[in-house]
Amino acid sequence: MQKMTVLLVLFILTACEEGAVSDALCESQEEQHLIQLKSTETIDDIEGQSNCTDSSIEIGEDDSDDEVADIPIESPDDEEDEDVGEDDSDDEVGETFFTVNYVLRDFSHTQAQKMDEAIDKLVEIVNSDVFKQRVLNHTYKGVLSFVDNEGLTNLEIYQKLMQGSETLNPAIDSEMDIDITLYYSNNSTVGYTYPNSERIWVNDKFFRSNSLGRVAANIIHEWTHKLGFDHDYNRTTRRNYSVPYGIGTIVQQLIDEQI
Ligand SMILES: [Ca+2]
Ligand SMILES: [Zn+2]
Repeated sequence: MQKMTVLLVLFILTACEEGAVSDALCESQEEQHLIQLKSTETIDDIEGQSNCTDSSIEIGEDDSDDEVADIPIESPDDEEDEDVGEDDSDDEVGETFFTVNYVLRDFSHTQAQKMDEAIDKLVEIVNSDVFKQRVLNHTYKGVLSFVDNEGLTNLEIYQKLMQGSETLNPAIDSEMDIDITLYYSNNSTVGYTYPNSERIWVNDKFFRSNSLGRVAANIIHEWTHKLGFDHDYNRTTRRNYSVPYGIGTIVQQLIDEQI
């Protein structure tokens, strides 16, 4: 209020100076009324522009302060909103529930129970947002990518996994279709498959002692071969960043870290 009062006084003084000395007080009173009306209009205009509620001239100054103060408060919210937006659009891609349709051959009841449990965990993990984020954020030499990625981006690889379209069974069914045979061989092979077969062979030498995460990783590793992904067959460093090994590692870590 003080600023406007000072202005009003200045206006009044000016008006008085313009009039005759004797009429100065009378004129100044009339002028004062006019000036007050004008100043009220001015205040209303300020209030209208700034969408403020209450009284007086302080509003203008406080308002600008508020606006400045609001910016840092609002901008993190905006960023969060944007993030939510992005998450929503990403979720649309992964909304389909991924399932596993499988057959077990040469498994005992106990062995089948272990494989069932590993596949349950696998389904849970592949459908999780954290799995999606780990696939999208996979890097090789600092670049968001997989080795031997068939020209696909991380997002495209994730989408290909979620679509469940095997080379030999190409329907987009969001389903891992596999036929698993358990065998025993005293060598270093954990599991294997052939490009022209839907079957996956799992070596009980490792299966019996492997964690659920490692069992699930082995299954999804072999299955990514069914989607057309491959890797070096020598123990190269880059092999670990291929789709079969990279996805297998993500699955194994997420399952075993959950337990
Ligand atoms: Ca399928
Ligand atoms: Zn392989």
